[in-house]
Amino acid sequence: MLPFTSVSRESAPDTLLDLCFKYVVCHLDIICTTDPFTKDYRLKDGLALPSEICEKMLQIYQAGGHDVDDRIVGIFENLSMTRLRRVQLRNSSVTDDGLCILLSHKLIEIDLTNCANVTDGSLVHLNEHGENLLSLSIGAGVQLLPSTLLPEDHVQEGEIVTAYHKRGYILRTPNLRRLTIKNLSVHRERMYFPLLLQPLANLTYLDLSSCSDLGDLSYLCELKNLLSLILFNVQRLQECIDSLCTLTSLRHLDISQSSEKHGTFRNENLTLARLVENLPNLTSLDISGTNLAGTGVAEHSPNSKEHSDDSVPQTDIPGLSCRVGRPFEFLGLYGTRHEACRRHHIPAKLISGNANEEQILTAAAAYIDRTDILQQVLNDLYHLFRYEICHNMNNALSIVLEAMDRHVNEKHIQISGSATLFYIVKGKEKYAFSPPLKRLVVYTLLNGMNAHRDDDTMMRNGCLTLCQFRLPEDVLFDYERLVQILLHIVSEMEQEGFVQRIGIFLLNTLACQVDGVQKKLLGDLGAVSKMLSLIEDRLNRKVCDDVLEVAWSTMWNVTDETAINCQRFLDGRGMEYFLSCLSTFPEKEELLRNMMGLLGNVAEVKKLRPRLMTSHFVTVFATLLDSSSDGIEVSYNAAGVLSHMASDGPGAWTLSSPRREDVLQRMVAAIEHWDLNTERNINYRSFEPILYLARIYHTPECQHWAVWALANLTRVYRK
Ligand SMILES: *[C@@H]1O[C@H](CO)[C@@H](O)[C@H](O)[C@H]1NC(C)=O
Ligand SMILES: *[C@@H]1O[C@H](CO)[C@@H](O)[C@H](O)[C@H]1NC(C)=O
Ligand SMILES: *[C@@H]1O[C@H](CO)[C@@H](O)[C@H](O)[C@H]1NC(C)=O
Ligand SMILES: *[C@@H]1O[C@H](CO)[C@@H](O)[C@H](O)[C@H]1NC(C)=O
Ligand SMILES: *[C@@H]1O[C@H](CO)[C@@H](O)[C@H](O)[C@H]1NC(C)=O
Ligand SMILES: *[C@@H]1O[C@H](CO)[C@@H](O)[C@H](O)[C@H]1NC(C)=O
Ligand SMILES: *[C@@H]1O[C@H](CO)[C@@H](O)[C@H](O)[C@H]1NC(C)=O
Ligand SMILES: *[C@@H]1O[C@H](CO)[C@@H](O)[C@H](O)[C@H]1NC(C)=O
Ligand SMILES: CC(=O)N[C@H]1CO[C@H](CO)[C@@H](O)[C@@H]1O
Repeated sequence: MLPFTSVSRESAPDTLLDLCFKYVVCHLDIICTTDPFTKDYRLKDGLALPSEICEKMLQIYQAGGHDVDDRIVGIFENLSMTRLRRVQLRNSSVTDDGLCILLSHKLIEIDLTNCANVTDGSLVHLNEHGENLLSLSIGAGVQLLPSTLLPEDHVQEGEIVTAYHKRGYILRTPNLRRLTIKNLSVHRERMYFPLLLQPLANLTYLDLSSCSDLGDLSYLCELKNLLSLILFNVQRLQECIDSLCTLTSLRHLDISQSSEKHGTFRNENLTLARLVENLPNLTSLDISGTNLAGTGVAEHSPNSKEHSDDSVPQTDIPGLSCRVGRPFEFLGLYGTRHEACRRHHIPAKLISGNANEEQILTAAAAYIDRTDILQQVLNDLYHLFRYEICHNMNNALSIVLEAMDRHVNEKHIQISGSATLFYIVKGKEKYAFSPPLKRLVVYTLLNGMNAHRDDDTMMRNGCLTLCQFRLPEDVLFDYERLVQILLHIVSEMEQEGFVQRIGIFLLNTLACQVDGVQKKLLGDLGAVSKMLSLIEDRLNRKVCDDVLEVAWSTMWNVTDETAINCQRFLDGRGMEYFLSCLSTFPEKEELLRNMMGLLGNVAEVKKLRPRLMTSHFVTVFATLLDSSSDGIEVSYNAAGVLSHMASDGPGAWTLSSPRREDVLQRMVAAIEHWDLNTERNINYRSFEPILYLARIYHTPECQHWAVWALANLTRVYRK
């Protein structure tokens, strides 16, 4: 049995069935009612769901990032209307009550990873309903098993016979074939593991990774059917070698270690040779992180010198010489002392290590659940992409996505994973992404960025990778989350740091190209006020940098035909910042252009125009009519603002100074100066605001501006 996870990813579109599931899990009221008191979900009367649907629903619900809690489990309370056989809970907040409902289905398989609210109070339910259970997996940090068998007032295991010993078992799951228990520590109770394991005579697969106080393992010889034994990060294995040598039917043995200290064996060559010679049926062996592969120096026995026969096959791992003619299917050599994976004669078909691409990908798949090792493997993979070519892109991509997906909270996995994604996505000419795959990459990236919002490196990797996509099309499906992340970057990360600059650049790119609803959403999520804070900060420090310019540009874009955002600008003291920028940075053409573009949008909103009608503002706009900053750009926008203000008629011009007719005259003079062939760079979403002015018969000056704009546009962009 090889320790590989299948990580192949569908690139076909979602099936109709999957789409239905996704819809239902987001709209549970289709199939459920809610208990008015407990708020638990209940399946609606008259519905009955077979196990295929119940199981898939739970799976898709979790994959969508939802928490499977006791409320959701309520759906499965009525055993005659629902059926579950296999349940996998990852990072669920389900408690003993919820787990009791799940177990009452007499499951054949249950996998609990990261379920912090489960306690050993569930053991009684498990034992009550455990007769069908074939596979049980209890992840690290899941307290389903008691941490001691002793009654509370006994600190030491003596001759006392505990209740567990009297009844003769801890787990009553007589048919169990596969058992995984991670990181269980039982404080030196030497009877614990024998009592736990000996009654499970049908076990074929046993994983005790990181468990301590296992003793000498001699009790395992009772497990006559055992084929796979995983003792990753189990300490003091030296004392267990004799017992392991008696498990002659084993096909898969993993004694790998992540820390050098625990991976050091005495007489390493002989120890490995003994194991391998005693376990003739082994097809898969993992000795990663140990010294068992020796130093790699060929051993010469005194008499072999004379007949040094080149035709006799050899190995440079001394302990494996008996397997030279019968190579392993899999051999784990990742991080072995003296770099065993780089040796020339290794009797194995597949090897985990870091000597080449195949070894790295093999390692990543084999150690997908071992975060500390996986993190190193992902670094190896990153170096491969950075400095060499990767030949098996598909495989690499699905492994990186799987790793990031499983370990969202592991910062270093997210960082090296996203760095590798950058190179994969960057090479997209060589590698065609199907739309669902693209979506998966963006989704995975955003999960990582969301979980590590304050990490500079993660955010930089994420932003740089996102820049490789088509914006906004490729990210629209998760637009809101992306905007929230970007707003967090621009407002919370280091001022003028690289990440802030790339974040605001991305935000502006999005704002520039999305349509009305999404522009409004940008404002709803705080874009206008965040931009105004950035501007305030630059004004206080009297710094005009690209962040300042892009902040105005972003506001220009989000106010385009979006009245509510224009109002947010005015309410947030935007005009004050406009005047300050104008006087603090009078030379900055780009800045002025962006600010006037924005004011053009504000002036298009009829109900906001009275707020612009102050002597001070109008004088400034009129002065800008004569500006030659940035070609005619500033002058043109100033005229646009004034035209809109004039379009409300003389009655709306509440100022005595400057007078309406003077301003209009000055405006016409400016228009007459403009060159109709000036190349301008402007995006009109629609001609609506211009056509509106063209219909203002009471003030021909407004029509003048509008007609000039249309003439220029049609001249320059004929089509
Ligand atoms: C399960 O549902 C059926 C049909 O709605 C109902 O008759 C039965 O009482 C329910 N059982 C329980 C335990 O609620
Ligand atoms: C577990 O879920 C909680 C929210 O339900 C989330 O905050 C946390 O990041 C998740 N942990 C992991 C390891 O996915
Ligand atoms: C689960 O445990 C956490 C603390 O570990 C606690 O805050 C939370 O309330 C618990 N949830 C339930 C449903 O008991
Ligand atoms: C494993 O158990 C030890 C204590 O025995 C604990 O400190 C550690 O956090 C646990 N690891 C995980 C991944 O839960
Ligand atoms: C092991 O499984 C067999 C059926 O495959 C069953 O007959 C036997 O009772 C099981 N062993 C134990 C100890 O229950
Ligand atoms: C090794 O495997 C063979 C074939 O599967 C089997 O007949 C034999 O009993 C096994 N050897 C041991 C020691 O279990
Ligand atoms: C194991 O074999 C290596 C040769 O690969 C040799 O250098 C080393 O001394 C041997 N170790 C022991 C403990 O015999
Ligand atoms: C005039 O037309 C050119 C060409 O389309 C265009 O680039 C420029 O922006 C226009 N100028 C104005 C003021 O609209
Ligand atoms: C629609 C819109 O207003 N687009 C503007 C967004 O901002 C850029 C400046 O960065 C302008 O060039 C666009 O015209």
